[in-house]
Amino acid sequence: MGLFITFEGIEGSGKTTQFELLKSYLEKMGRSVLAIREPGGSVLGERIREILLNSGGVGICPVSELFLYEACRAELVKDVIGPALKSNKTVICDRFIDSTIAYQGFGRGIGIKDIERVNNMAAGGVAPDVTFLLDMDPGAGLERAWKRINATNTGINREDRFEKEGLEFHSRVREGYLRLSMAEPERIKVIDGARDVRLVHGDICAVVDKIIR
Ligand code: T5A
Repeated sequence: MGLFITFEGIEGSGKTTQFELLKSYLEKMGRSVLAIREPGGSVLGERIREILLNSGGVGICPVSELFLYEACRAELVKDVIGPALKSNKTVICDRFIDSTIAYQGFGRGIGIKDIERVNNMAAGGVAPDVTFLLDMDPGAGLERAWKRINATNTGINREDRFEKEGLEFHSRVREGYLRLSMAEPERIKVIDGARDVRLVHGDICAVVDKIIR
């Protein structure tokens, strides 16, 4: 089986930046890498992503939101992640099951046990070997996220449904992530995401090097 690495954290914590840097780092080492994101990463998943991140003003209740994320995940694991791991690839995923516990559980208030059950159903037993949790103050993360959105996402397709949630929501999400990391310290490595991009990347590479060796 290959190696499965996930990135987690609040909005703007630098996941996508670090995910891309790690992808290049691993490719330079000669590893075969599959880099994907949630929600998305499959044909159906990318279509559901559009609804989830910009519903065009249509309300989505927390339970519907949960099942839309799980539908994306079920497709992604079955068609993309599972086969890649079986063929010994290194899979890097920008968000996975922990996002659902943090956002739909701690953020929206759905029971954690219920989420764990549907997470397991969608992921079909596939679990990350290591998860990097980029941690930082939610206010500072949102500031970064809005800057990126305003610079790159224009027009009606702005992916900003979660950024529009208040600071209290994002503080609960962060708290959820930190609790998850305390429950699974071996898998979830907490990295201070407020620092310089290169320092954060260095910490991530150090962990990955140890695992690969
Ligand atoms: N979601 C997802 C759920 O609710 N449940 C689920 O089960 C799943 C899977 C996904 C949304 O869906 C939710 C969570 C999310 O709200 P998304 O667009 O993928 O949406 O959102 P994010 O992953 O949060 O994307 P962001 O871009 O907001 O955050 P990132 O990826 O953490 O940050 P990044 O790397 O894009 O950086 C943001 C900006 O900061 C700069 C970057 O250049 C960029 O401009 N930056 C730094 N600046 C200074 N110092 C650093 N160290 C920096 N690192 C990055």
